[in-house]
Amino acid sequence: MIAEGLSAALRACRHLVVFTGAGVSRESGIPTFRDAQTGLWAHYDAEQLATPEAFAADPDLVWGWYAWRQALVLGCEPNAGHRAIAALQDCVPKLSVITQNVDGLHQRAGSRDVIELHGSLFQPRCAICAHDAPSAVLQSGEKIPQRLPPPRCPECQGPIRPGVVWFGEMLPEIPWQRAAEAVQACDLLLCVGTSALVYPAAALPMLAAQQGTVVQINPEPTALDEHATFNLRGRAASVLPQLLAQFQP
Ligand code: BV8
Ligand code: ZN
Repeated sequence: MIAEGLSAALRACRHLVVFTGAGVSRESGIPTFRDAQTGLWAHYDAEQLATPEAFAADPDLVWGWYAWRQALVLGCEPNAGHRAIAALQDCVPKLSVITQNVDGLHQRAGSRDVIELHGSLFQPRCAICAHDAPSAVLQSGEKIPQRLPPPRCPECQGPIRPGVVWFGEMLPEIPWQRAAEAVQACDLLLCVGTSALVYPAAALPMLAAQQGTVVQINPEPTALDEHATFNLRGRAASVLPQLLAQFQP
């Protein structure tokens, strides 16, 4: 049941920002960072693997992890939460989708102009000359060897790296600028499925809370709870369609 105050705020919204984390893809079958690593990676910590140091020390292991994640994502579908976010495009005068996720599921659900703060699994590039490389996607379901040598750059023979932002790396400038501008300008920020622990991305919903309404969707408490105007304790795929329904006549 959606509180009347929230329903009214949604319908009055002029510029809505939807800010998402790994939780929005959970019901598509993609483990979050907080989930214990599954399968081949049970004994690795994502925060250890998602670093330039790990790639320098063992490129085959890190590339194998990203190839496994690419195959996993391609075997998944956007869920009702992603689809509700895409449908919101036709409900408010302006909608900005800002995601920490690298899985591309918002785009596959129909969201346009998604701001990807942490890059994408599907935009690998040369680690030396940044030459774009084709996505080394393996057929989903193919058994991924735990170590997989990264492809070599056709321009300089350097190793191809995943097109994501690793821990310790700067966020891409344009997406960051666009996200900060959208958050400054919005009158309502909908924060879905993030533990709000990874900076600087986690600063965005805090910024929105200083000047407007923040609505959080998460089955668990997070660092954002005390800053949010509304805390909706639930899963993205069930709560987001209920919010979308507030716009139906
Ligand atoms: C930088 C791409 C600096 C890679 C990612 C100490 C203090 C403060 C900060 C730091 C510190 N030490 C280091 C830092 C900086 C660091 C950071 O913040 N670390 C954290 C861990 C403390 N940040 C960085 O390194 C950033 N860069 O700071 O550069 C710098 C400065 C100068 C010069 C050079 C550099 C870069 C950060 C980006 C890292 N890359 N991803 C990849 O994917 O492989 S981050 C990655 O983890 C994700 O993208 C995401 O951002 C984050 C995970 O967070 P969530 O998305 O929230 O996922 P999580 O699993 O945490 O939570 C899921 C939530 O969903 C939960 O709350 C759960 O309850 C909920 N949920 C579950 N099911 C559902 C659900 N919700 C709804 N529905 C459901 N069904
Ligand atoms: Zn190169």
